[in-house]
Amino acid sequence: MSTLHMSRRDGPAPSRRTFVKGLAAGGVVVATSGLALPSVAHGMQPRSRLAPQDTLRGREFDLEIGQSTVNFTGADRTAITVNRSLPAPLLEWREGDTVTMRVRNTLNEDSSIHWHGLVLPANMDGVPGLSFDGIPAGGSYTYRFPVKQAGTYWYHSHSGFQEQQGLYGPIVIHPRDPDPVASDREHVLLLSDWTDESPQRIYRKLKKESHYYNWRQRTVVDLVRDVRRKGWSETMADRLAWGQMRMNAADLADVTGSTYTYLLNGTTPAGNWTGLFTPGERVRLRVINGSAMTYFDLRIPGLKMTVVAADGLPVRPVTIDEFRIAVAETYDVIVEPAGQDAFTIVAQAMDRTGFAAGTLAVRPGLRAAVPALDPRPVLTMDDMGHGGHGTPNAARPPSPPAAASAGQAPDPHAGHTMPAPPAPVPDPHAGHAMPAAPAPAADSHAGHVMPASQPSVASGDHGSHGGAAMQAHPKSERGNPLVDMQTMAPTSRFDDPGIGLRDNGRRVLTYGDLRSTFDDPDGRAPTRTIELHLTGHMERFVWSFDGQKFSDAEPIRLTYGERVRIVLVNDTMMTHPIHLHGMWSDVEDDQGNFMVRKHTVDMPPGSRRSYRVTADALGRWAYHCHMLFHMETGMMREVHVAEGAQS
Ligand SMILES: [Cu+2]
Repeated sequence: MSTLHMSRRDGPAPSRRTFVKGLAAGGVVVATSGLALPSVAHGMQPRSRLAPQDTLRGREFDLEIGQSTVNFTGADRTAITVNRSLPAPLLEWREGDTVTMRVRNTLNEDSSIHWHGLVLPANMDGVPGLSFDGIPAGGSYTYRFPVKQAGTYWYHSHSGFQEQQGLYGPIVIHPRDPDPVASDREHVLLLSDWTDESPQRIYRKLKKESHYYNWRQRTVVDLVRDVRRKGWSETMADRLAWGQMRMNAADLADVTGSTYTYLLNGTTPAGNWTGLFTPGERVRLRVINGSAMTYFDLRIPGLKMTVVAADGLPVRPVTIDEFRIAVAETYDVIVEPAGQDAFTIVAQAMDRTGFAAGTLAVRPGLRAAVPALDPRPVLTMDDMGHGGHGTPNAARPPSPPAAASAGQAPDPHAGHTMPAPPAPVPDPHAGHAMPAAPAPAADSHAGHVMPASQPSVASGDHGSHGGAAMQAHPKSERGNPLVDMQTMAPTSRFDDPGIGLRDNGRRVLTYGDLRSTFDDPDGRAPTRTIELHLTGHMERFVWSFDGQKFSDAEPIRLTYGERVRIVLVNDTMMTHPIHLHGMWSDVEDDQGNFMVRKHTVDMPPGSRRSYRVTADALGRWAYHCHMLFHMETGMMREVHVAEGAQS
């Protein structure tokens, strides 16, 4: 029987600034381990004032939501915790059991717990306003449901910003049958982003100035502003030095390491969370991204990782050096550490403004070198939609002489900037004839009409499922003050490791590598397609589907038992992890075949991805971007599953 080991948060956390300074000074980590740093020097209380990380096993659980004092930076702060633990206790369940969680809320505000990725009755899902009324201040709620799956999951608050304040924890469900993944030992690695600021304050700052947390002068926001004012081609002509702008991925994170301290199992890099191994063992790492806003790129220098599960469910093993984990995703990997006493687990924030780190070691107290942060990746034209975005509020960009045919089209995966002056205008229409009149958008899966989508910028010629074709856009995006960008020719990007990970000399996992070990669990072809566009306005910091905020949108209505195809198109320059509650998302490959079953589907900029959903769960379900501040501004819908035909 393998053993689980979670973080034990003993020892103080030196300040992040101290740590970063130490890194900058010598490219190596601070000289002493976190455990050895005197807490008095930082004026900190020892970590023991917060209870050590618990593991709770069995069928019945008593969870108490409350406040605890934490200290990750040198300053005491109040976190929202479960059983006085951050992260919340690891819950170990067994597939086939019925579990009961008696949750008491001792806060003076409403709270909730959502069991992320779990298939369960709607009134157990924990989303206030949809599943139930929330758990009132001083009140309780009893969750009880049968566990119908196995694997690595997590739970978190679905109330306000409580998730950002610490209310998240891991779930491990052991299979009823022998585990298909053999291992000698396992560790949970829960990544998260902590801020000493109140999330409400961050939110206000984002609304006021959306690039507050970016340090660049010329941000994407500036670009969008110019494009809206002057049109795409004039903006590009003005910005002769597109290649010199060096827009980088820091511009692609709303909230960065300037406020965040990145945690591994509730521990700062200097605190050095350590997972033990014995050389020769197969060690299973259950990696969970419990961040509010941060994507991580995780690797363990010196070790290959074999990915064996995604979002809890088994995938065909694929051996890699590094993987990107979107907010709310989980990945299980197998490593076989040997030949060294210690290996560093490093998870860089996607924007390279910081990282979480810990150690795999043969005994406590060891460290290996911590690699320097990768350079900040440069944003390419391709990252903005495979050769350009349109602006729904500006005149349609003119089609200059075919830039693409002049060999200036960006390589879709090479990560190159556009050539320096004069910057050619990416032709969004290259190679595609504009129909004289808008034609109905053809479903990329032949034989279906997309009822929701009306072309507004371009239409027709929807080619192969994953190929670059002109993208139609819903009418509701047109002239919409909440929409500042549209992608012109999105693709699945299944083979793209993503911004900052291309050509880095390491074998990086892509979505295209993910294949469930099982066949399409439903097997029926979808009977209809629902296309939804991920939209936003960066300056206003509003995010939505189809330009409609949650508060203004009608529910998506599904008939119980039906099989539908959801097509997502990312019309923004941000990446969005889209999570459907209560039902699985069966991601399709570029040929429309079942690829991998997930609960959270990452949508990088310029991407178009589709998945099938079996509406096998009655009730009202949340469907949203898992970037907490994106969800909060409106990138969310209700999915309502009911019997019989719905209007
Ligand atoms: Cu989002």
